[in-house]
Amino acid sequence: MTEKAPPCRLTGLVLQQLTAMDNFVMGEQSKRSCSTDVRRSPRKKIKVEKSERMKEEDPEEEEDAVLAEFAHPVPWRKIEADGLDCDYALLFSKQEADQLFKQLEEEVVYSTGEAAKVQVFGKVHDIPRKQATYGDEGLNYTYSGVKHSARPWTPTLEQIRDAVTRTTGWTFNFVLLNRYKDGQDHIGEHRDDERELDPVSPIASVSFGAARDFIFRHRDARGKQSSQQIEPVKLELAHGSLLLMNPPTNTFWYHSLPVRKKVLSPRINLTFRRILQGSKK
Ligand SMILES: O=C(O)CCC(=O)C(=O)O
Repeated sequence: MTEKAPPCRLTGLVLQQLTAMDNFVMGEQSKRSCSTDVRRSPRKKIKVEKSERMKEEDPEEEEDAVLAEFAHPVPWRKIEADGLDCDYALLFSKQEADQLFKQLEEEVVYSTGEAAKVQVFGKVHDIPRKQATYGDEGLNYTYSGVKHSARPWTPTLEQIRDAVTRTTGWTFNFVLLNRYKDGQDHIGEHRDDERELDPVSPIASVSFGAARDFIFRHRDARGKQSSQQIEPVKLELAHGSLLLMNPPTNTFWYHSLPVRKKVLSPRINLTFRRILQGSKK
């Protein structure tokens, strides 16, 4: 079950998003399989609530408006391949993204000790980046063999989470943050397919700071002995961008953020997720 999103409001952000989209950059390969369409969007229809006064005046009109198309249009770019379904947009203007990056640098407490490690084939390694997990009270998320508990939402994380909800109609109860100090920090190929994740919900990936390459590789096209020739899908995730990874993307496609030695500045990525409620402590 997926929650209904809260009531939405139109803000000046819409205009800023349209302007910001002019700066959109994407790798050659993915350009071929993408389209930009302001009307076509990943949004569910969500309930738009009217004021009590309006309800009293015209209950029928209220009924009609209950299921309105979500009123926060951004120019989405559709990214599709066999079993891959993503939507990409610039969610924040440069000015907003700069401010949010600064606030995140001040607020976020990154994991140390066990929670800053990863288990691969039974061996424990330090992760080549910093990580933090925040969310609703009592939620846990176990990945790469390590259990991560949610810290309580900070004001900035709530602000970003709510902007994603206003734009997509989806609600999220957990966020994983990855901080890459420079292009040496990276994340290897993996899928976000843990059992704790709600299978119908997209994962919303918001990026701030240095633009980085992000690569999807089909599960049947990995390694030398791969059974199929399927081209990888390469994107560049910009400052202030939102990438919505819709099901079944994480079933069929691995993703990674490879080393890029020329990148000298930091980047913070937030992946908003829906953890199933049974995953509480
Ligand atoms: O930093 C990124 O864009 C990727 C993060 C990621 O792959 C993840 O959180 O699963």
